[in-house]
Amino acid sequence: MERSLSMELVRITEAAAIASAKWMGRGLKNEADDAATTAMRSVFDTIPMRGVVVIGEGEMDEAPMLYIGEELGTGQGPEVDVAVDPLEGTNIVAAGGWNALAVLAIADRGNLLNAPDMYMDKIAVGPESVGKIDINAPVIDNLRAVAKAKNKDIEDVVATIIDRPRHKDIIDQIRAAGARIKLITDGDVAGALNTAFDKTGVDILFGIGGAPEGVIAAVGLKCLGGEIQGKLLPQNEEEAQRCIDMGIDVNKVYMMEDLVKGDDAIFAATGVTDGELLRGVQLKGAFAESHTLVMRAKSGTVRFVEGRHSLKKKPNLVMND
Ligand code: VTB
Repeated sequence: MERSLSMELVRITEAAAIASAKWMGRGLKNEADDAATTAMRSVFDTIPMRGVVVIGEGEMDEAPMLYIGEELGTGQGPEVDVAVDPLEGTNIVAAGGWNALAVLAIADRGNLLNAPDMYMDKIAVGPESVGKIDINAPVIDNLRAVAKAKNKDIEDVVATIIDRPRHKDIIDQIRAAGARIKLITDGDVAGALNTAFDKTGVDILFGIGGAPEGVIAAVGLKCLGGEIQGKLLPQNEEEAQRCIDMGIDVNKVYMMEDLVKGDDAIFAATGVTDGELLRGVQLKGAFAESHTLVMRAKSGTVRFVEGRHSLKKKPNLVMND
């Protein structure tokens, strides 16, 4: 895969982030999502690749664009799997909260798990704790392992988890272990990535979120040398059947290589609202500022790209040149 694709992906997540940031705090999550999706889709047409969406906005009959199976790119260049989350954190943008991202990952064709759109139980850590965690182990064992790996007391470890009633048990266990918690309203892709960056102060992610986002987070963590493990959690007979049809084993722990094979993969995320890792889009009148993380698994290169985008030259905020 061409490494020059990295910068192309930045242009895509920047466009999505800027378009959806206009909806911050306006209480309209669908509008924010549509704006991100439309902007992202329009830039894809200019990217030199032969991409197929494996993780997207839904099945063909339910999503007008970026649906699973949709072909993206100019029709020339490398054959890749594409995983998109044009707006990870629609509620976050609607409320003007923290850590909404426009996210995109690509990998060699066939290398991303085609995860069904259902819940996944997850555990994620940064590089120091790789190989030390086990999603099937008690919470306290994982916290102890991370504390040891990072040379901290368990009281110093910070776990992050989405604030939901379904997580009461895990939250109780983290508290009983004496560790600290950063509850997040939404956005466990950011939560997972944050475990790999010291400046975020987050050591480990626990809890149940979307399976597609688990695969996207896995690409990010592969670039960062971190780790995520996941287990599919079908909620009803229909979802259980979908797992069977898709060859998904609900008893299996999906490890890094199951989620994303090999290391020919690129990850890009642009902040929509401010977060620990990335600032959100700043609308300054004449221009917009964006903050993007772009990484390549093969080289392990991690870049932070600051963009300044003229809103006078491109008033519709769709950057396709
Ligand atoms: C959300 C969202 C996450 O999973 O929590 C969602 O914020 C599923 O949880 O980032 P709910 O059904 O309780 O909202 C994610 O989208 C992704 O994993």
